[in-house]
Amino acid sequence: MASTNQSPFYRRAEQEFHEATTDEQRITCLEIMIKECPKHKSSENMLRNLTTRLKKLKSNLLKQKKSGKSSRQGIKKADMQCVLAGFTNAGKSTIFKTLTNLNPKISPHQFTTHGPQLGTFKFEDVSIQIIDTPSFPNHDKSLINSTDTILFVIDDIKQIKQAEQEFNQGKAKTIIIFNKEDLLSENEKRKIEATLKSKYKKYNYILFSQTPTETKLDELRQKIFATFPVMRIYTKEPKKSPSKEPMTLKQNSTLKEAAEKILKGMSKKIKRTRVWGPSSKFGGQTIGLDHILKDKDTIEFQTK
Ligand SMILES: Nc1nc2c(ncn2[C@@H]2O[C@H](COP(=O)(O)OP(=O)(O)O)[C@@H](O)[C@H]2O)c(=O)[nH]1
Ligand SMILES: [Mg+2]
Repeated sequence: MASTNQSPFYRRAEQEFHEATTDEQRITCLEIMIKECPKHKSSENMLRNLTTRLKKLKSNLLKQKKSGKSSRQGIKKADMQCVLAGFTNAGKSTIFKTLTNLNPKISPHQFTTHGPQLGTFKFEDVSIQIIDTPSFPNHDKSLINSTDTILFVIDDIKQIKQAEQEFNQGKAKTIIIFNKEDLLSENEKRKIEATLKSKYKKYNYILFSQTPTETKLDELRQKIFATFPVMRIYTKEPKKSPSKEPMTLKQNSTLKEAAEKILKGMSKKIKRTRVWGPSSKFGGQTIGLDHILKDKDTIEFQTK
């Protein structure tokens, strides 16, 4: 598909299409590409191609939904998302790679990341979506304003002031990742931490590098997960063991809300509900549907 003569929106959507990880994302991209594709004779073929692809994807998705494959496991796209932001060369793409094991372009040249790159990483049993974005000032404002959590990567403390207004507009929580820790002396590290703790205490922060220990990496994943107002709920069927992948629900959701998410309108058929874990008095406690769940509970529904 020749895209050189296309609008920037088209090209952006096309790039995102290639980087997409779900059919939902691919569909969104294709819809933009179709809208942006010129409607004259010479691009008729191209337009037809795009439309065919879109139809195929939509029917695939419908099939998946009908068979219940796509909805059961854990996280939908928007549930837990973080976005890397910062000035060029701070090490965003390197962190993206460390977390996701994907291979973005990393280089000492400036502005190597042109469009958003999608990836996911696991924390305990849940998947968290992470997006690598172009550096300030070419960053994607709408993405930064709409995400749950901003990972603000810096390699100089001055960068906080220089970019603060960029990410203080939306509702997102911000974690400052002070990167290239390996280049700092113990004394410099102490000073930086002291500044972060006093002047910037509203932010959570972590000192990080391209060669993190497993503990450090876990600490970062844990900090990111903790910014999301969700809890992990494992489900089980009577006499079977719990699901390996939890579903995620808003904090303080009730058993009824969990039931609705799983059984989709069938929750009237529930005969008995049992709970194991933090919110139960004892494992397997029978509790009513207005019970408020806690992170890492396991729940079981028996239907009529
Ligand atoms: N010494 C050191 N260099 C790093 C570290 N992380 C990234 N770099 C280097 O910094 C440059 C920019 O990294 P990149 O991830 O492309 O930065 P981005 O522009 O923010 O995406 C590259 O040359 C990386 O190898 C780190 O923790 N320590
Ligand atoms: Mg980059």
